[in-house]
Amino acid sequence: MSKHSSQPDPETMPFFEAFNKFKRLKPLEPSLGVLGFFFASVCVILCFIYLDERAVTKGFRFPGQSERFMWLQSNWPGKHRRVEFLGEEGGGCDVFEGDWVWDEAYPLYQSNDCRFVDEGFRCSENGRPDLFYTKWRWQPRHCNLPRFDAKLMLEKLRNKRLVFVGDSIGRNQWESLLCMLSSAVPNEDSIYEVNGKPITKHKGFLVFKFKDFNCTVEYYRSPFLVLQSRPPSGALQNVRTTLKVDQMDWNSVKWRDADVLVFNTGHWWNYEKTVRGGCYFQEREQVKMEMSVEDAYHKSMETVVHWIDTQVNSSKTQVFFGTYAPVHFRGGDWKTGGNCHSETLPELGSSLVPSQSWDQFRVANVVLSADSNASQTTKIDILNVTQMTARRKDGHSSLYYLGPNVGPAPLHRQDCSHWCLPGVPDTWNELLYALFLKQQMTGTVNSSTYKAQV
Ligand SMILES: *[C@@H]1O[C@H](CO)[C@@H](O)[C@H](O)[C@H]1NC(C)=O
Ligand SMILES: *[C@@H]1O[C@H](CO)[C@@H](O)[C@H](O)[C@H]1NC(C)=O
Ligand SMILES: *[C@@H]1O[C@H](CO)[C@@H](O)[C@H](O)[C@H]1NC(C)=O
Ligand SMILES: *[C@@H]1O[C@H](CO)[C@@H](O)[C@H](O)[C@H]1NC(C)=O
Ligand SMILES: CC(=O)N[C@H]1CO[C@H](CO)[C@@H](O)[C@@H]1O
Repeated sequence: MSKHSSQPDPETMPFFEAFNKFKRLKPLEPSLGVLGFFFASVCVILCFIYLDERAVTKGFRFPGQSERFMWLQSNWPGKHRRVEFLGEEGGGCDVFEGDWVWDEAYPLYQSNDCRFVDEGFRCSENGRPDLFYTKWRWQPRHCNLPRFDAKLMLEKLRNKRLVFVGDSIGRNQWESLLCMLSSAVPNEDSIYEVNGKPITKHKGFLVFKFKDFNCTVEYYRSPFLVLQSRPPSGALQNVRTTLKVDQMDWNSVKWRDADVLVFNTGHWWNYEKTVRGGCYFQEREQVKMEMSVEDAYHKSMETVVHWIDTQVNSSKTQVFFGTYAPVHFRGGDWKTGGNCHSETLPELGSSLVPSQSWDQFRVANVVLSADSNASQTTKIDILNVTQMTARRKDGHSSLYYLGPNVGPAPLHRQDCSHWCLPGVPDTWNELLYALFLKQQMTGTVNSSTYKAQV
């Protein structure tokens, strides 16, 4: 933390700026009384703002929402009483509804203390000048999340496998969790990739073992979740590969027996990354030249959900599905000069784009909610991060993804899809942690209830 102490403290910065400006004024002689009054007023106002900000940083709310005096209200008994999510009353709380609040206790780790971060996510080390983006904590509206406790999580993961499957945004989250967990393990050598592969490997999969806990935290790259492979014989010449929308990725046999399974997909379900590159969709033996990307995504999600319902043992495996993490290119997309590099604050107002407006969210959501309606047996925990993440336009790698020796990228080549670490994916993992612990607790309670009845 102290490495970055040269950063201005945003809590006090406006105060000092205002004060310096005031000092630079050259007051006129005769109006000493007026000046005294003016000075006193300014002091009172500044003190008030200062107190307000302090109240805010203690975790009530950020003062962007025309709720500058929220801290007064919060002194009223009974107002804003939040239950503990892990407590008995916490069960009904929607942890995905809430606000980003400034919290000096963040971030949970520093990237230069963590070996498991891709260069592309090491924004501060790559020259990103502000650190504000590391200081936001997610505060659900109706309950409090447990503070992340790496030791406890590792203890709960003892002899278990936690598996991430998905695209590079899933990888982003997986690396974040490796950092969060390893911060509680003093012996570096006790964490290693079981096949000796480096973190820079981007194909296939990586399995990191925490030796003292005999647990593994794994990542399988599978941006579509379903199988992408060679087209059937007789397919048209421009069909280079096909996505089998009715068949899971071959690696799925390796995921099936995990204890915790975290899926994500979405960023590759577009024309650019499929049909344009000669990747068409296939159902059974037929290449469907006319199938739209959206249809293919829908059918593939049904395949994934059906696989979870039929192949995954829900008494053993807790399944999570992370919803789409929005991108924030402004004035273009990734290849036409879209940018996000001047964003230093989250969007704190409530003028939010509804999550339904992201196709990638909508399609997955329809399939997942149809499943939860139809099936009483499997429970897929939705990591409903779309809306909260949409507000974090400040959290992307932007220009700072090329490594410390290269320097910032050119302005027209920005990364407004991936996330700096530490940063937004840490919050997804805090939510994963909370839901994981909740399940562990209710799981234990219910199985003992069950035993008592037998
Ligand atoms: C996801 O969260 C948003 C608000 O944060 C809510 O409006 C939406 O209904 C949620 N969706 C699901 C599937 O839970
Ligand atoms: C380590 O964990 C694996 C499951 O991931 C289990 O099969 C194995 O028995 C465990 N080893 C020990 C020594 O407990
Ligand atoms: C499912 O998992 C539970 C708990 O690990 C185990 O007792 C049970 O035998 C498993 N069921 C099947 C069909 O493998
Ligand atoms: C699931 O059930 C809810 C409430 O019963 C309903 O509003 C929703 O439309 C259903 N979703 C689907 C996809 O059937
Ligand atoms: C997942 C599950 O079935 N949870 C239940 C465990 O038991 C408590 C109380 O008996 C229920 O309220 C939960 O719904």
